[in-house]
Amino acid sequence: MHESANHKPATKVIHAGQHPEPVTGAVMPPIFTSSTYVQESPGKHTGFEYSRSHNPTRYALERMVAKLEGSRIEEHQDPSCGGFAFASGLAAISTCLELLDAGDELVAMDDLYGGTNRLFSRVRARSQGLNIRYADLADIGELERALTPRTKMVWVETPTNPTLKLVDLRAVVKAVRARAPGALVCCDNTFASPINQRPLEHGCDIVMHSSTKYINGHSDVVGGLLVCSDLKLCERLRFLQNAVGAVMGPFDAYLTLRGVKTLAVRMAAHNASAMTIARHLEKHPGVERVVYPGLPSHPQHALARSQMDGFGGMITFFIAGGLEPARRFLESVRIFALAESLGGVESLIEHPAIMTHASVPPATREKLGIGDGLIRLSVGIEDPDDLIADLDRAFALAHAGRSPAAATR
Ligand code: P1T
Repeated sequence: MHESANHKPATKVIHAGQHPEPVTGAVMPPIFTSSTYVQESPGKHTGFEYSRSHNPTRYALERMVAKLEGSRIEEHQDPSCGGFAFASGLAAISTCLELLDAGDELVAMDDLYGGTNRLFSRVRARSQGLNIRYADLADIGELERALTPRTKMVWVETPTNPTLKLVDLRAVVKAVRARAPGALVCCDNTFASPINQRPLEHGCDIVMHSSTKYINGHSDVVGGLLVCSDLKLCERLRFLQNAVGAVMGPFDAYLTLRGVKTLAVRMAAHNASAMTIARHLEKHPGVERVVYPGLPSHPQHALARSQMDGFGGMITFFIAGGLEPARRFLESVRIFALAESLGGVESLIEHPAIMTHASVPPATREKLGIGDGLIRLSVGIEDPDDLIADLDRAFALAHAGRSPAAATR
């Protein structure tokens, strides 16, 4: 084992929770595709029985992310150190909700990824009878008013998707412990990545990732993760991962482990480029407002500085003029790909109201400020000068009212 809890993140992403494969000494874990493992005598086995329950390739990824998030569970206590990998981010959230009983109270951030909102409101409110209250958790007073002694889970996203609101995790944990002792605080850390923010360090109980995004980083795997640092909770999640069965497959676990090795260098590039681009957009006459946690103009910039080690690759901005310029802008970019998702090495651009957050009811979108002029950028690791030139060209076309077809003539 090369690992130490004291290593810096750039060392952890290479070594944490990893060891050579015991038979051959292979440095990278093989892709164990076998669905089952032979037993010497009924019930006498190597610790591996069936691949939904135990898979060495998946364990290697789970241990890595558990260690990156700062789980204190050691491998001799749990084979994946409190990390659990799933077939998608939503499968991870879905399994996490199985910690609750029918009819339990859940308090959730009002601004969430559209698919999370849909799973809560349109699936689990019906099938599990969850009593869900949405509140702006950036306002601790609102959280306190929403909590009751019967609240069993609090679901936080920070920064939020897509309006990049921040939630003070320490303040949330303190309020929950005081008003709803026993409630689990879960944080979707997808936008920050464990390089920029580690919610367990702030007292949260469970961290969730759509590993489709920064953790894998190459837009070629869909996956999800949960991490906890408490052994009792770990046992419950281990039971549920196996009992529900929405596990990540070994090929995806291998690819994601390969991707995560460069997480520290990728995040350094995402953080730096997004900062440069956010500053540029803030000065651009075609932009009404830029939202980026690293800008002093972000209303929670001080919290970003204290809670995060970097501000991430996601930028949200409002284009002057609303829907029509927004549409032309999105049609005009060349390097930024018009696509859902985020967190890959390539830059993506999208329109939340029409794309990722279309499943959020229009009245809620309006309340949250997810308007027609709102554009979301996932800044990749290309040269920021080229990205800025691409955006400037698209602004010129969008505001001249010209279609991209006309512009190429
Ligand atoms: O897509 P999936 O791996 O199932 O993860 C869902 C999810 C959960 N949490 C956050 C914060 C997310 O952003 C996502 C997925 N988001 C997108 C696809 C998107 O473009 O915003």
